[in-house]
Parts: sequence; structure tokens; C-alpha cells
Amino acid sequence: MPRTIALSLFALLISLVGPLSLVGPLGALGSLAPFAASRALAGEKTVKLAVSGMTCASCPYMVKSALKKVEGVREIDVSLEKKLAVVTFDDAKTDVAALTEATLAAGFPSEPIADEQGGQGTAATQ
Ligand SMILES: [Cu+2]
Repeated sequence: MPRTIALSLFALLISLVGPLSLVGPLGALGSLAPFAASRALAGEKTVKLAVSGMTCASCPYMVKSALKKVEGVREIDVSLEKKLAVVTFDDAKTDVAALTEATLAAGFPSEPIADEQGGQGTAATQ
């Protein structure tokens, strides 16, 4: 008799847990999918830096080499005329603050400027 009670309790438990254990992983997948997508987008970022102190044709090269030393930086485009550095970097390895620190250390203070996407640039210029 105790054994059948234990069995029916077990069956009851399975009937309760069963559907849940199915829903669980599916729910987790559903909430993971957008997370994975945003991670993929967050991997690479492009920031525009307003660079001050660039006075001659060799200055952009100095800014560029300073930025190149920052781990995670993938692409740099520095314009003397626009006083602008466009930097593409791995968001997981570095951030905008590390980029502006690098240019500052080289003698060229910079700050992120807002682009079409707003975001980081908008927040940092405040
Ligand atoms: Cu110069």
C-alpha cells in the first residue's frame, strides 16, 4: 500500500514537472534568441571622435598610431580637415573611454560625438 502511494505521488510529480520541463528549455531559448542577436551587434562598434590639437599633416598619423595600440581596435580613419577620428572597435575588448584616453595620452584630447544612431556619443557629450 505505501508503495502504490509513493508510485502515484511520483506519477503526479512527473505529470506536474513533465510539461514544465518541456516549457522550460523552450522559454529559455525564446529569451536567449534576442540576447544572442544583441550580443552579435554589440561585438563591433563604430564611434566618431572629435579630435582637437591636430595642426599639421602628421598629426592624424600620431592619432592613428595611438588608437592602433588599443587592444580591440579594428579600423581607424582620421581626418585632419574634419578633426575627426572614426574608430571601429571590438566592444568586448575596449570602450570609447579607452580610445579617448589613448588619443589624450598622445597629446590629442578627443571626445565622442553623436552620430545618426545617437547612443553612446549623445550620452558622452553631455
Ligand atoms: Cu602635427
